[in-house]
Amino acid sequence: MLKQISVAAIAVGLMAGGAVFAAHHEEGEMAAAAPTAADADAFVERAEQRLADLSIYVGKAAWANATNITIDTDFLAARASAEYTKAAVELANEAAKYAAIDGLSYDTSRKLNMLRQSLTAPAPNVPGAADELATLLTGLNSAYGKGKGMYKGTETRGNDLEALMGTERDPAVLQEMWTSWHRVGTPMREDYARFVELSNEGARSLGYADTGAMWRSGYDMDPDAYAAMLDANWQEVKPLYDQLHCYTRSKLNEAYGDDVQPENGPIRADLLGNMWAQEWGNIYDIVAPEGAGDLGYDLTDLLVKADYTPKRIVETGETFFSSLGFAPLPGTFWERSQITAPRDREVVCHASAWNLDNEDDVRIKMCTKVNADDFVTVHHELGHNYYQRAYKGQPFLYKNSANDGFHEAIGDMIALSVTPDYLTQIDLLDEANIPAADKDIGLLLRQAMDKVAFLPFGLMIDKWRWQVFSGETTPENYTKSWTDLRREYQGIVPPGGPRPADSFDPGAKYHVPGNTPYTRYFMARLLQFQFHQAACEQAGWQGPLHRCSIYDNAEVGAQLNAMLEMGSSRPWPDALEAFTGTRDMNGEALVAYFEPLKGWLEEQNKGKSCGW
Ligand code: X8Z
Ligand code: ZN
Repeated sequence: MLKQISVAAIAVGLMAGGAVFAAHHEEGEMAAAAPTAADADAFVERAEQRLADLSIYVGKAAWANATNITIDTDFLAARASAEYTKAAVELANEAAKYAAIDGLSYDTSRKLNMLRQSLTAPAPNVPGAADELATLLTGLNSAYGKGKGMYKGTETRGNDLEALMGTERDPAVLQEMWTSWHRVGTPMREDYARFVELSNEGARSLGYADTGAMWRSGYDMDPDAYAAMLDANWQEVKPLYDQLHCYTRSKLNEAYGDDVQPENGPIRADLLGNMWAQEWGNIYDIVAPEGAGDLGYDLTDLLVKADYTPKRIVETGETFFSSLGFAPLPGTFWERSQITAPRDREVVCHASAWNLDNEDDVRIKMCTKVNADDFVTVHHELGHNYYQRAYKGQPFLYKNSANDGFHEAIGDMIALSVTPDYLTQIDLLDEANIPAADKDIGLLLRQAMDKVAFLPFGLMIDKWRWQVFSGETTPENYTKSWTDLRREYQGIVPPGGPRPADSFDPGAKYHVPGNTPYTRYFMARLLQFQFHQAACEQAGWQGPLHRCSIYDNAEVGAQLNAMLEMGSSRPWPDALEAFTGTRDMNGEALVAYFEPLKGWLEEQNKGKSCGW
């Protein structure tokens, strides 16, 4: 599992625990005289060893659980997670004691800091708390995994509903799917509220104001400056989003009529081709401009016509990375990954990438379907695996990405190289069907429907969670605040009017019951364009960015690997600079990529009253 997720949900071998405690006890006595920088080095080394051992144990329990949800695997996963949390909390407290010592080495000081804020769900240091917290989170995660909704009156798995949201066009059926799926959250609300209480107590005992403040402190910068940076980034790209929203709304109005989608105001959330309205590419057929809109191909159609299987999609992703010079995936990847949904048991279908031994035991867990969304998601997940493998030589605490946004950006950056030319190179698209330059607007619009549409969603999830953790939003207002933020940031509203009083809509989005911080995906949306732009520059590409593919470019691959190998050993601006030459994370590359589309959208929207 990704470290940043697994550490959240993790646990400890008693032997390792005992050893660290005994050693510390001895040191504690010396420390009464004066703990030295050498004591701190020794502590960090032991802590890394202990957490590394535990991470394998907790990872395996979590994998067994996520790929086979039963009362017993829930129990085992929760146990392991509680053990990890207890150890990590103990080490975080101890780390704080060493942090003030003079003369600490760069690495020891950096690692002490990491030890302080590595948990996504810290537990209070009192008997029973870590177990209660772990049981709550395991229960929430499994409840999501087992969730079902309705499609035309038939009970349907969440994963199947997700795909159907992309293809169904009957607004009554869309509303049925959306509404029934959101009921998955309802029974989670109380447990979620209790989880918030417990993890906040844990965060406070580690010196943070609340869990949200702790999350914001993991970015090599002042936590408030981090939040401000994200807001500033959003302001850079918001004008583009506003134009896309305006244009999409008017196309939906044309397609469905005033009763379903009025010309003004927010967009109905279930009409955008995705359960959470987070990516809109699936309704490209509805928004495609005349003439320039016919791209001559649709990736889902190409995959289906070429008889692609889920496994073949994964192989195709692997081949891309191989073309950049990365070693092929190990045999164990193919033996141990879950590539498609098992028929006979409950699993967490939400895609993830894992490393089960902190070395080469990398795997993906997906319920892959043969469509364009999962084609991108496979590359996304493989990006995690190749990153994990690239930094496997680092010490345990540096076996992570430069910041969590980097982890989410690598595979997506590769998928930006899935251009018409590339599809021709892998024999999916006939050369005769490569869209000419007059189709550029269509290509950009198709991409913007996924990439630009996501931006406000990527930001609002943790806006919501930060308010929940700070107490500004109380359990009675969980759904109201969620709906308000969705309206404010995305300009969307739930179908069917006000939400039921007992609803908990956030619970119907994986990362809330899964407790995965979400600003990483917002950052990744910007970073992947920064990486793509830099990669294309390294490749000497002259044309428009959306036609650039780095497929088969081993020099670019080597430069990418140099950044990935760094793991989290240096502050993230160093890693960003290593690959892109800049230390700033910002929206410039994304804006540059979509520049021609922005002017075109403004033209289309002339005379309309945009906004909501
Ligand atoms: O959760 C994911 C990945 C797993 S790390 C599939 N993503 C976010 C989401 O689905 O909400 C990728 C894009 C955003
Ligand atoms: Zn991911």
